[in-house]
Amino acid sequence: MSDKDELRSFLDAGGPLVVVYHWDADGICAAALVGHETDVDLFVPCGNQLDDEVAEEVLEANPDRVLVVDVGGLQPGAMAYLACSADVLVVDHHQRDAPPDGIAFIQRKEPVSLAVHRLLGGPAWIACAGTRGDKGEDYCRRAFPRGDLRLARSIMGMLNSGKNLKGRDGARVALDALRSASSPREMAEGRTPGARTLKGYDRTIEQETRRLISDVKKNGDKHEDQRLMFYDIHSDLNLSSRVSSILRWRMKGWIILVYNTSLEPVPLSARTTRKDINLVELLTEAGFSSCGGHPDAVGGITSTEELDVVTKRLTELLTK
Ligand SMILES: [Mn+2]
Repeated sequence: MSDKDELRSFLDAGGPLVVVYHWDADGICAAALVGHETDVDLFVPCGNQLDDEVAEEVLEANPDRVLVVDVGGLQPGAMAYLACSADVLVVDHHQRDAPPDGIAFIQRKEPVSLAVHRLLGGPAWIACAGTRGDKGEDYCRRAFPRGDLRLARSIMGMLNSGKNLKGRDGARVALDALRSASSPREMAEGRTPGARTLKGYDRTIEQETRRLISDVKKNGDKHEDQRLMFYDIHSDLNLSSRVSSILRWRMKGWIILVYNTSLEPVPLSARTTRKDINLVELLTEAGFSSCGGHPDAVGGITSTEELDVVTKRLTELLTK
């Protein structure tokens, strides 16, 4: 069966449907496109790991079908828990060794919002914002030659501000806002109540990000020999992924690890522009147990104990 037929027949099968979506712009846009094309009973946001907490929220709705979009970390126990009581289909593009046992899987290469748009349809502007969030400007322009990239960029920023400021609850606000906007302009200009809320998040995050990007000059722990930098942002906000994404381009050729020991569990993000490095493999080898993502961008959660091990081991691995 083609990916298109597989997704379509899963959605046409009937019975309560829950969509679990990754809490970033790509995942939110993928979920919104599914909601545009079919009836969804409940949307459940998810961080980098689909864990028992997420699985429990899903199962409270007693679904017959669970569609998971753009979630990199699928914890085996939580997936098995879902699969006992519902049909589960995962649509994803994260690098992984093998799909979890007993779970239907559509593995794609492109951003998941773009994949869902191609397989199922829905408004192109939504897929464009998700694609912009996942793959950046150049890729997005190739995928959407007629798209308004300026609007896509600001919508992407607004959607990501949900999880950056408020975690899973922020991602719920972001999805609701996206689904209630009738045009990209209405969304980007903050003309609905939900979009206005996201604009407010944006401003708070902008201020804090600016402070951190300036603070890194003083408090970033640079290892020149290894071209490796550790930065503990010590912030009340969950900005590790955003800060590491900015630093990647400011410190080309470096490996950047950003984490936040003010939060528990500790979020960790790593980025690099180096093409000869696979961060998923490297950080897993260094002992980062929840590592998920792409060769040049990974994230997950850790503890202060594990962090000590990972930073030390990583420094050794990169010392020739
Ligand atoms: Mn994602």
